[in-house]
Amino acid sequence: MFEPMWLSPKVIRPIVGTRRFYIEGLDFQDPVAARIYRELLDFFGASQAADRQCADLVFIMNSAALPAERDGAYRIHTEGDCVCIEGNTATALLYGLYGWVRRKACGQQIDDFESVPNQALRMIDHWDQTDGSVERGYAGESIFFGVLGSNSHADFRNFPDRRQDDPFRGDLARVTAYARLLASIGINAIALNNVNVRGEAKKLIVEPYLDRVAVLADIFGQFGIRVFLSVNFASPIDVGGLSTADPLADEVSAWWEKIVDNVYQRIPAFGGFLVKADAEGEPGPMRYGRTHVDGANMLARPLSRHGGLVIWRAFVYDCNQDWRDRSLDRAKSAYENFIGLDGLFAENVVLQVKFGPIDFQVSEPANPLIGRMTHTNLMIEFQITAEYLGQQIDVNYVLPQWLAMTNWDTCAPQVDARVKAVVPKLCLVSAHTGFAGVSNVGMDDNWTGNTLAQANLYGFGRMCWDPDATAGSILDEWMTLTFPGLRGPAREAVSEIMLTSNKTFKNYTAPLGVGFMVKPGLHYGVDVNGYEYDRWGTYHFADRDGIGVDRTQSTGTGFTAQYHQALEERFEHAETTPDDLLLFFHHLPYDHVLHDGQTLIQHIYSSHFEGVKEVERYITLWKKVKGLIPQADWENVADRLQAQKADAVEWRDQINTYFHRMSGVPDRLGRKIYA
Ligand code: GCW
Repeated sequence: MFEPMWLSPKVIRPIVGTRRFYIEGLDFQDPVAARIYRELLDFFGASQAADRQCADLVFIMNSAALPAERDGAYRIHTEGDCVCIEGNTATALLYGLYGWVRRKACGQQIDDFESVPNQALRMIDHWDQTDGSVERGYAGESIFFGVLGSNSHADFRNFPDRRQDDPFRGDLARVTAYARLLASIGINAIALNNVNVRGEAKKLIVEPYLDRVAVLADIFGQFGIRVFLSVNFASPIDVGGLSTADPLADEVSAWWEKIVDNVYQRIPAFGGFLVKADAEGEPGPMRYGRTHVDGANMLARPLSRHGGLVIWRAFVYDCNQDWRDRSLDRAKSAYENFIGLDGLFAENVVLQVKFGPIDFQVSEPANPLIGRMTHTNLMIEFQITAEYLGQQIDVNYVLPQWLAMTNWDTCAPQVDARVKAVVPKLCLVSAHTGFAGVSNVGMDDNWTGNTLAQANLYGFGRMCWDPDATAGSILDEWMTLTFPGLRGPAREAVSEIMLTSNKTFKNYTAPLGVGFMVKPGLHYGVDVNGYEYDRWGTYHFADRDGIGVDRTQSTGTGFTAQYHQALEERFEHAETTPDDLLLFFHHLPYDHVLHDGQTLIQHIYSSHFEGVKEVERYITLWKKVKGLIPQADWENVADRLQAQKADAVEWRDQINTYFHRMSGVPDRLGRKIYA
């Protein structure tokens, strides 16, 4: 049986259970208001006070005192022993409840403070599929879908009419626990199904599946989370039986209008559609000679009448590239496809942009669209599921990398041009901007495959909410809430592993910004040339003299020109490019000297030797933790650390041997390279 990760009753109940609460000004017809009440009574074990005077935990709905521009903001102050939580919506009060509990459990200041979410949309995207599998999922089957017989977790009581081919798992207790987890970290939107919408998933927008979606939407709605569905752009054909999906054809827009009206009749708080169009073989408006604007705005029209959004993905590139053609550069695609459309999208369209120009790699620069698109709502997409980052086998606490990205200075002509600041600022409607993260959750008992990967889900939510949070502060909270018994040297050991893990992973997989030396398709494990002569546009161009992708304007693909001038100048020259991104922007000889004085080839050798050493150190450190966290969690990580070591060793030896053979340069320190 699973236990909620960071709302463990063991931690929370001693704090809340002694309280008598009183709620003022809430309408209990509101499902979130009713949920606060149930949370306090059933989950936290508090009791209800007869009136405000005899309460020591008071919730007050008060719209006057808080900034109106951010939904969900709350204020907490104490009067003697009494804790007062104020907010201007029921959801804000729910956040206030979780926020107070978290602060109290973590020993943080609670006397008087206001908490305002940094990003408006704080969204989780599931790549769950109706057969129960999860694309790029590493924690078991989908918590939403699962065909009968394929798993032992299906719960029939909730859907007594469940047919043999009904894709909905029906484990509503799990969904409720999940909704609570997400609300506790401030998530307010969720897409239930994969952006690659195949097979039965196309029919989620119509009955009978829509009824099931409505059940899930009700649960999420109680926690202030709006449900979105990914839709296939060709649905008018595949679901509606029309002969075209041309966005400018009247019958197509009329069909979508009917679909949207019906969805809202069933789910009044429905969030909208998430669309991957004209990308990696998915259908889209370009098949009909139309633009992304034609496609997105056509869907946006009926949705706007109900307050719904179209989240349109910018992950559009040519996945049939000819590796021989050196004029092509996948990194340039998002910008080339979308910059000319700035200002043309409707107000309820949100362009979802991956944080980097390639694909969720461990070192990438920021996507140049961020800070350049000034009249379009943007949502920055992060990947919590660790597709390229060790697949929840290798430990990889990714907050240091993400926070570097949200703090990245786009150099847009703004007072504060960091990613997290320009996203809500440079747009049409700031309430329609934010961050999205691809979920790392599945039916595994610990939710995330590797128990330590929970911290990335927790951290994603905290990063969307709190602009001042650091990788260390987020980790501290997560450890306290998840492993309350962990103290002293053991706690320091976990900290040490986690805070260095992203760099360690980078050390043995991606020298200086080169990515994609992974096994094709799988994306785990080393294969230096796996993608080198393939159609996906991700190359390292290593030869006997050097390595890296020349993306400069003077001699390369010209990608650097997509950035604002200050960045363009920085990345145009190897001397001013940070070492971390050096080979992303430049093709350089093996004897090129880095900022730290090492040659490039020595850096490759050394970082790979160090990577393995670090993993060995983690194995030793992890022994200190034994007995201080639940045994199952300890073993879960201990086993994976062994697998990680094998992975790192393979990376080290193949990369070092490969570059030794290519360059002919021996390791200066004479370490073992299998020449
Ligand atoms: O990185 C690629 C993944 C695909 C994914 C795609 C996307 C959902 O390998 O599995 O498809 O990105 O983001 O659309």
